[in-house]
Amino acid sequence: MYRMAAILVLALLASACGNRPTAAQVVPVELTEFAIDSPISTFKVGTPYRFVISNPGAINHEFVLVAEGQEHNMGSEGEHGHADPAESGHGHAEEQDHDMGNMLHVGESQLTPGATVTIEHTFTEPGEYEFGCYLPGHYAAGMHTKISVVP
Ligand SMILES: [Cu+2]
Repeated sequence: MYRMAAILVLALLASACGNRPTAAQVVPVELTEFAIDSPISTFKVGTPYRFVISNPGAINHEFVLVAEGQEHNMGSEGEHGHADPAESGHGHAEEQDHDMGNMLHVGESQLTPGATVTIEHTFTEPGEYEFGCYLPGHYAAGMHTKISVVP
């Protein structure tokens, strides 16, 4: 009997430490000068991910997740003399982060050199997305990484 009980306890312990389907998948993302490194570039809709975003670099960075084509208006000043209605609508949408199910933003005040920020995110829409750092000059210097989200 004791032996049975011991095996049962071990089995319970093992299952508690093993595959938990509800546990988020950890994705370590590194921000450096000037790149964004993610070990995963294809994500699945409905899977909870835990982004562990670290800045091992020497200067502040930020982490932004947006759908492709929804990037901040980087370097567009030279192309457009004045904002058109589509652009101002876009800017308005970006302020409403909480309504955008597939957008994330971690500001530079949280991603100082040596900092690590953990956020959980579950994609709801398949498509092409991008991680980016939009501090002045960083995106252009290479701080962006395309990712795909599949059904
Ligand atoms: Cu940066």
